[in-house]
Amino acid sequence: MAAATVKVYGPAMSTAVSRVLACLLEKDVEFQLIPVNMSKGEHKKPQFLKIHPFGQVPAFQDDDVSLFESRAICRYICEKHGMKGNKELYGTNNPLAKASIDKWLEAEGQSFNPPSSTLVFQLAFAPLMKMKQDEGVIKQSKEKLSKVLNVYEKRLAESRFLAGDEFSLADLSHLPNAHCLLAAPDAAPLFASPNVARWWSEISSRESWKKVLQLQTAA
Ligand SMILES: N[C@@H](CCC(=O)N[C@@H](CS)C(=O)NCC(=O)O)C(=O)O
Repeated sequence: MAAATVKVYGPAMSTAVSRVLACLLEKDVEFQLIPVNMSKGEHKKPQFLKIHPFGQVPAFQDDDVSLFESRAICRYICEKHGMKGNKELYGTNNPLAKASIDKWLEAEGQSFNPPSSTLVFQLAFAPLMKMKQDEGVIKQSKEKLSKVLNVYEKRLAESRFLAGDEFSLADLSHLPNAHCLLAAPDAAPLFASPNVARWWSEISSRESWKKVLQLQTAA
């Protein structure tokens, strides 16, 4: 019997949802994107809380397995479908190569994501939601993100991608927040240093990411 198509719950516009979509597309895994109307609070309804107890998107289902947390979902997809699509995405059997990907994936989650997701909210989503922007928070987050990107600039001066010579899950995980910030005139200059700019140009040209952007505009 053919394996059931995996289900991703949430809007393609969500940064965390689009991380999972990019991973599925990179790994050539079929999926069904199931809309969740967040403005109507569908993600806080009891039925949804059964698959995501924190009431956030994305939620993910693979047969009778339910998962949440976009980076954990991406790791699961890569481990389960090691031989599909981009086989290098989460390394091979070399422990050091995998540790290098994990190191930069953690850097994304722990260092890049906190200031960048705050800026995404303040610069991209607050205006859409007619909410007042907090200039103090914006300034502080820009300073924090600038320090993180200085470290990236040094790393990317010596390495084509964050974890080494190959595009990996570590690079992919940066796509959603970086995309939103590069579209914001106020934040784009943070990504202008030579090697960060080269890296962004290369990772944002992946076919997988272009398809995610198409899914966002089609929604
Ligand atoms: N760390 C989580 C973050 C999930 C998250 O914050 N999702 C946002 C949309 S991008 C959300 O559901 N926000 C609504 C809420 O928190 O109530 C992940 O990576 O999956």
